Amino acid sequence: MDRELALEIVRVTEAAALASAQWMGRGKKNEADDAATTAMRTMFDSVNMAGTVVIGEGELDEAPMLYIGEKLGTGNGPEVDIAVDPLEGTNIVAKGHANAMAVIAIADKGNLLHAPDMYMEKIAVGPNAAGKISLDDPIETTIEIVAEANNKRIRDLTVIIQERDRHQELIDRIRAKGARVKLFGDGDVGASIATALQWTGIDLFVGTGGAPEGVISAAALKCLGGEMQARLVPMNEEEEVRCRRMGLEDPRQLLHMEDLVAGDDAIFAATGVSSGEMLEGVKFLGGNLVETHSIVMRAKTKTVRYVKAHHHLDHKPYLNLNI
Ligand code: VTB
Repeated sequence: MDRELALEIVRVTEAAALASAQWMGRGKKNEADDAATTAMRTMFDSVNMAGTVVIGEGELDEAPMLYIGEKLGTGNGPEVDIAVDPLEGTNIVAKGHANAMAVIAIADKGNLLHAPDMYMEKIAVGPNAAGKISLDDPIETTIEIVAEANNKRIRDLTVIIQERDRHQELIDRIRAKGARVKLFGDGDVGASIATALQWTGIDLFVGTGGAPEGVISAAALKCLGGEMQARLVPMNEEEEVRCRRMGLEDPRQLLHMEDLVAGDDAIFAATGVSSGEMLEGVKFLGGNLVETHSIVMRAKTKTVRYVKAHHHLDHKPYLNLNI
């Protein structure tokens, strides 16, 4: 994969963030998502690559753009797999909350998990605990392993988990074990990556969320030396059939890093829409000048770049929405 692609991809997440941020706080999640998707789609068209969306917004019948199987890029250049989440946290943007971002992961063709948009059970840790955990361990055992790896007392360990009824038993067990629980409303890409960024103080991510978000987070964790393990959670016969159609013989198999993001290379890019643990959000500075904050990283070289950019929306009319 060309290293130039990393900087091309960050332009795509910047565009999605710039467009969707204009819907911040307006109570309209679908409009915010559409704005991000359209901007991402438009920018992708100028990137020299032959990309295919392998996991993303849904299948052709349910998503008009950035659907699984859609071809992206000029068609010239490297053949790559793409995982997209144009707006990670549509509700966040609608409500004006923290931690929304536009995210993309790419890898050489065939290297990203090809799966439907459905629920996925996940566990994520940073570099110290990578290689030591298992999604199949009871949560109490995982807490002991991660505490030891991160050289912390269990009472100082922070487990981040999405605030949902489906997680209540897990939350109760984590608290009973003595660790601290940090609940978040939406956006499990940022939450799982936070485990690999020491300054966040977050040690462990657990819970069930979206499969595309899982693959995207796994690419980021590969760049940062962390680990994710996952298992798809088909909710009915139809979802199982969709998994098999995409080549997953056992839809409930335990997915390791190599199954989620194979090979030694991957590129991850994200641009903040609203400020969060990892990134600052889009800031309107007045006079059509807008600031974005992005992170772009590559697994092969482990380079992590923070890109702060100033955009003049006068010169980007396609991103200057008429709201
Ligand atoms: C998950 C999570 C995402 O939405 O998909 C969640 O992975 C949806 O969960 O990060 P519910 O069905 O319980 O609402 C996000 O939080 C945001 O897209």
